[in-house]
Formats: sequence, structure tokens, C-alpha cells
Amino acid sequence: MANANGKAATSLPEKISAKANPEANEATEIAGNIIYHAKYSPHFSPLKFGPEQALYATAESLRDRLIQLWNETYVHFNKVDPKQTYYLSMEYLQGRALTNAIGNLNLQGPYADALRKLGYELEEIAEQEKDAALGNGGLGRLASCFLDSMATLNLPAWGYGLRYRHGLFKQIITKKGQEEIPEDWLEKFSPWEIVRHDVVFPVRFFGKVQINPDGSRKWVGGDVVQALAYDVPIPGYNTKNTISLRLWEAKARAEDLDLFQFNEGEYELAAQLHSRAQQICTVLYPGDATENGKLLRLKQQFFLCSASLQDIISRFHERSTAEGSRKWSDFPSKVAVQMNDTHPTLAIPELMRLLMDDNGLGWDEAWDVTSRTVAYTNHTVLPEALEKWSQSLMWKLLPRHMEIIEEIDKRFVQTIRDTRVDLEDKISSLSILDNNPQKPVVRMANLCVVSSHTVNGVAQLHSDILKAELFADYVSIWPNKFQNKTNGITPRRWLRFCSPELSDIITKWLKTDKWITDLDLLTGLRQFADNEELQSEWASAKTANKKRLAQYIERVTGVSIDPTSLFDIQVKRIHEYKRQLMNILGVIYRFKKLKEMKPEERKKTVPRTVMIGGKAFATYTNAKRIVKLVNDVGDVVNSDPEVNEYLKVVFVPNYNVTVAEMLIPGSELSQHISTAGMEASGTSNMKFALNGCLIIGTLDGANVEIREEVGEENFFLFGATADQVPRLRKEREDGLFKPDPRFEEAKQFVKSGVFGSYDYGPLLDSLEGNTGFGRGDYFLVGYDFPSYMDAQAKVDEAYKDRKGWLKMSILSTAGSGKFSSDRTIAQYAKEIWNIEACPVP
Ligand code: NBG
Repeated sequence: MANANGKAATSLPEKISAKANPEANEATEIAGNIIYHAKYSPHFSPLKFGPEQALYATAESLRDRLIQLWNETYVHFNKVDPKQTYYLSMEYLQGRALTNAIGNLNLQGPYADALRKLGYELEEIAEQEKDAALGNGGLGRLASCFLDSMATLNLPAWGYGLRYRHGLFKQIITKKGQEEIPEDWLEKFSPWEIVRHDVVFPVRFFGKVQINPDGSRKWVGGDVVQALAYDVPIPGYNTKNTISLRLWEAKARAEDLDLFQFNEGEYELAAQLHSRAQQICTVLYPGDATENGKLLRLKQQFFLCSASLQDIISRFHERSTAEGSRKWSDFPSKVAVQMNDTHPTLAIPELMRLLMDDNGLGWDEAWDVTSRTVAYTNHTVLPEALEKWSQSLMWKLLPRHMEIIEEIDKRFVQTIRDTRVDLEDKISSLSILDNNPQKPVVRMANLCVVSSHTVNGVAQLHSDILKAELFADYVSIWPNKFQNKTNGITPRRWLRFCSPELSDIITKWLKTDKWITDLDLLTGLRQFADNEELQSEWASAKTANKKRLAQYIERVTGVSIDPTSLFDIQVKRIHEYKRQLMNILGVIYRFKKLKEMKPEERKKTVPRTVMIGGKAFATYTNAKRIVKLVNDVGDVVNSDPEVNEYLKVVFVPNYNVTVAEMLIPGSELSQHISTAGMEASGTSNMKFALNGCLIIGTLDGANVEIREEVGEENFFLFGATADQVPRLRKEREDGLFKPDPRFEEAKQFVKSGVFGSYDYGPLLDSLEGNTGFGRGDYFLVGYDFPSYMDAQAKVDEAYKDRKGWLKMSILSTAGSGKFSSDRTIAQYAKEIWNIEACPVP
């Protein structure tokens, strides 16, 4: 590795002396503090100071400062004792932390200079960091954006999650298509987490319910594992407030090792509980096809809920002793628990249990406290994603909780019978327990709705659909329980830090950088949308980002792409409802037409680079086939000398937060083309729009609101609307669907074998026939294809008008203010949590 002077920087520079200085602000001091950590918080043997050693030492120097702010925040919250929010989520997609921390603390300049003194560029060091990928997709990244906003808005709030040893799998692409390999963020260690050895709670599994002489009940026996807290600091932007993401790790105690058995040579048996504890946090989303897999997932969910609630209650108690006894009825005015989807639903019966069995509250009192404390966010209407747990599994793992759930259900059903005779025939769908003898299950979403004071969807359309369909009957019982909170994204990570070039231009034209925390100010760009000077600066920032992206693509895929071509990107989890298949069929059609053209005709077309990226769930076969198809199409198109000047197709491997930070700033067109009504919100659509990227999309999720904000003339709309979808599916069933010839041509082309010998039959079959599981084009690819292709033709036309395109791009950024997660979180704080800012003085 060469340093700034082109010399190898593998040892510590001797000119700068090691000096502990947690408050260092200035480059030389910071460099001294970095060296101090390299020397005295060693993780490597002493001689070498390569980029990796530099990363850890730099992170630790920054952590010094974060710890200070963090402690101040903790002390301040403790003193003021405000109501606090606890965000419970099985997923966080934090990505890298270094650039974000330096940026939020506004120390870019000094850190860059300090590292240069040590022979390194900041970017080079930042690139050494591994993503913390403790999540799947949008839901996990949303949680991370929310933490950034909570800290920035000085809200008293905590994130709670699990410390998975292996985050979301790494995707590699081989001849066979996608392969998964374990993720390794903790292979060495994470410099950001701090273990709190004093924060440990027992969490029980299995066992039985003991009935005491006074009639009270107690959960006893079974396995007890320990939940140990690892805290990750979440610095706010431009504020002292630094909050915590508390991740639980599962452990067994020393005394749980059976020494006798061990000495008998029965090693596995002796360490049984240790190994069962260890399984809990080994991976994110262990496969749940088997009974064992289901059990492990349920354990994970309960582990998160139980540890977090014990922690929350102990914080509530801490104050009790300080002030004399605190009343339980005050709990909801000190604590707001937000459940990120149904994964943390067990928080409900666990809070009930802790209140009743451990703290002696009666049912009514416990129910009042619980239902005033918890709120639930729904993130999907897809039936397969609405969790239903087998009752027998639940009785086995959580016998006391099942009693409580039964009681909640019984009381709820009774109230309906007593007060709403009109709903009598709806009871079987409204109840929490589905007692279908074939497969008795607990419907987690129903438990959430019945128990929460507030339920929200994540975009206006989605919230409307929840109220009109999924939860319609509940709305008639509790008309005021349902809200909308349109998702948002943090403008720090998703514009300021990932595209410093564009950010500087925005700051220059708005004459302020206040937009970073007040994103609505971006509307101030509208007045300059036609300004040639701004347009030319805008274009040069885009070009720089496109070049950077092109280098990245070449490095990871070997494909060289032309930075002057239109960069068209679709990145998200691979799912049939997101319709990557429609995208690639469109590309296939374009390729075929280009092949048929004469060279001079081709020259008149708009050169395009289509990039598609995303992970397919390991057992989702059709999604994996789509990945394979995109790769096969890329191989053929990119090596076709007649066409590859005009079209390139790249599958971007291992899509994650860091890859997104590279792709989004370099994008010009992005595709958000889900079947209307199926994408609850989408959040990458907001990131692209914020970065001046135009959207081709359906009227789905947050697209609807993005289009409203950026202006319909700046959005390439196509496709059926959500309210048409049921009728279209019906028409298809009735054999009334007439496919567009372009659609047939594209499919036929794949079947002809141009893209290789892989059997795409089963994938293409999903588009054929009129009914049947996995057939009949449930996602309406065929129906929407013609309007999609027409919209793509409009994109090409629009791109030819350079000025027109730049204007649209500027207007897109200018209209993205609404999608700041600061706005979203401010609404949650006011309208759901009832909490207020608590800034550290
Ligand atoms: C996802 C939706 C997205 C949405 C994110 C964040 C789940 C269950 N849902 O559309 O599919 O943007 O949640 O709300 O992951």
C-alpha cells in the first residue's frame, strides 16, 4: 500500500508521537491519538501499520469522542428523565460507520489531514470497513435511517436489536448463478461496539407454568440463557446527542458448563446450553423450512423482546428508587415501544407477563399499561410475509405467553360479541388465534393490532390499503387507531456523505447547508432549474459520480461501461412482485431490436447501461433464476460487438448499503416497477430521487408521493393502478388477457436459447397460463409490459434533450424534501410516541 508520497506506509511514522487525546480536534492531535490507539489498544502485532490497522486505530480515536458525547447524552437523559422511545427491530442495516461518524461530528477535514500525515487517504481507510449488515432490505435500512434521525433530532430514544455474528449472506455470482457465503463482519471485531458487562438479563425458553397457592402464575424450568448488551453509538448530525443501538448477544454462564460430564469426555453434552445459547445470534434469518429452523427464529424474536423489556423496566425502576416508588400507571408516560413489523410482537405478552407475574399487577392494570405503551408498524400486505406461528410450537417454547395470548384473544372476542353483533361473522378472521384444526396458528399481526394503541402503514397508499382491506374490520372497531407515516431516508448518508460533489453545489446555490437537517429547503433549487450555470455544475457532479461508478463496476465485474451512456439502475431484493423480470425482458427486447437494426440506425439510439443488483433469498428459486437470467443476458449482450456500444447489462454483485452509496449518486434513471399495491413504500426510490435520478415506476408505495412532490412531468409513469389489479387478475383467469406482441417476442427470444442452455422454462412458465400456483402471471408482467416499454421509449426521447433532462434531474432533487427521515421521525415522535427533544446542553 502506497502512502501520499508513493512510499509504502506499513509502519508507524516516528515523527508523530503517540498521545491519548479523546478531545482532539486538530489534525496533528488526531494523528497522535490514532497512533496512540495503534500502539496501546493493539489488535495486531506491533510492527505493521497497514490500511487495516489504520482503520481500527482511526475508528478507535473517533470512538473516544463518541464515548464522551454518548456518556453526556446518557447522563442528560437520566437527569431530565423524559419519556423515551424504544425501537424494537430484528433488523438494522447500518452499513459502514466511519465516514458517517466523521461527517456527523463535522471532522472530515481534520481526519483527512491526520491520516495524510500517517500516509493514508481517508477514503482508502474508510473502504477497509465491513458493512454491518444485520438486516435484509428496506425494513432494516429504514430502522438505521430512523436511528440517525432520532439522534439528529435530539430525541430520547434507543434502538434494540440482535448482535448476529453473521449478517446477511454475501452474494457471489458463479456460472451457476447466485451462491451464498457467510458474512464475516465480526471475524475480527467491530471497533464500534462496546460491551456492557453490567447489562445482562436472563431469558427463559421452554419450561412450564407453575400455579402458586394465591392463584398467581409463574413460568419456571426450561433453559435460561443470558442476554448481554453490546452498544453501538449513534451520533446525531451537528449535535452532541449520541444515542445507542443496543444489540443483544446470547450467552450461557460458566456454571452452565457441566464439568463432570466434560471430564468424562462428553464435551458436547457438557456444553449443551452454551451451544444452544450460541445458536441464537449466529445468523440473521436462519432457514425456517424445518421445525428446528422455526424454533430458532421464534427464539430469536423472543430473545430480543424479553431482554429489551427487562432492560426498559429496569430503567423505569432505577428512577423509582431515586424518587420513592413510581406508579406503574405512569409507565406509558415514560416509555414508548415501537414494534418494527410483527417480528417483535412477543413484546406484548412478555410485557404483560413481566408486569403480572414479576411485579404483581392484575390483568386490567397490566393490559392498560401494555396497550398504552406499544405501537406497531406494518410493512407489507403480502400474505406470505404476515407472520403466523404454530400454536404447538408456541406452547412448547413459551407456555406462559400462550396463556396470555389466549386470554387477550378471549377478552377481545368477548368484547366484540358484547358490543358489536354486526361483526359476529367476522370474529373468525379478527381473532388472534386461528384454531383451524388442520393448522392452528397465532396471527401476529392481529395480536399487534388488538394490543397496540397505534398502527401505521409506511406510505399513504399502503396505509389506505391497510385500512380498506387487511385491517378494515378493525378500523370499524377503532377508527382512530390507524395512521400513516410515510417512510424517509437520512439525507446525511444518502446525499451529503455519498455525494459530496452534488452536496457542495446544492449548498452553494441555496447559500446555506441547512438543507442537511431541513430538507424542505431543497425546494429553493426550483427557481434555478433552468439556469445554465447550475445545470453545467450539476452535470459535472453527475459525470464525476458516473465515472467513479464505472470504475467500481469494472473492478467488481470486469465489465467496462461507458460513462456517457444513460445509467439505468434497479437495485433491491429480488422478488417477483418487484418485477426485475419485466426489466430484463425489456432489455432483451431492446437487444433484439438493436440486433435487427442497420449500423446507422443504431447510431441514433440512446446508449444505455442497465445495472441490476440484489440478493435472492437462498431458497427462493424463481428469484435465483432471475439473477441467473440477468447474468446470462449480460454475458451475451456485453460481448456482442454490434450492440455493446449501445447497450450493456451488468448484474451488480452483493448489493448492500456500501454498494448503494456508490450506485445511487451515479444513477440517472432508476426502476421502481412493482405490481401496484404490493410495495408498501420503497425507500431506495427516495434515495434515487434525492440524488437527481429520474424514476420510471408504477403508482405504488411511496412512488405516488414522490411523483406528487417532484411533479408528474418529471416521473416516467406506467402500468395498472392498485385498484385495477383485482379486476385484471380476474380477467386473466377468465381467459381474456391478450398479450402484447413485444412481450411474446421477448419471451420467445429467451426460449430460442440465445442466452445459453440454462432452463428458463419454469421461470417463463410463471408468466403463462391463466391460473394456478406459480402460473397465470400473478404479478401482471404481461399486462404492464406494453406501457412499460412505451415509458422506456419516453425516457430515451427525454435523455436526448440534455438540458431538459438536467432540469428534470434538478427538479427531482428539489422535490425530495418530504422524504427526509427527519420528517418521518418528527411525525412518529409527535403523533405516536408523544416524546420531545432532549438536547444535551
Ligand atoms: C418492506 C417493504 C418496503 C418498505 C420497507 C420499509 C418488509 C416486510 N417490508 O416497501 O417491502 O419500504 O419495508 O418500510 O420488509
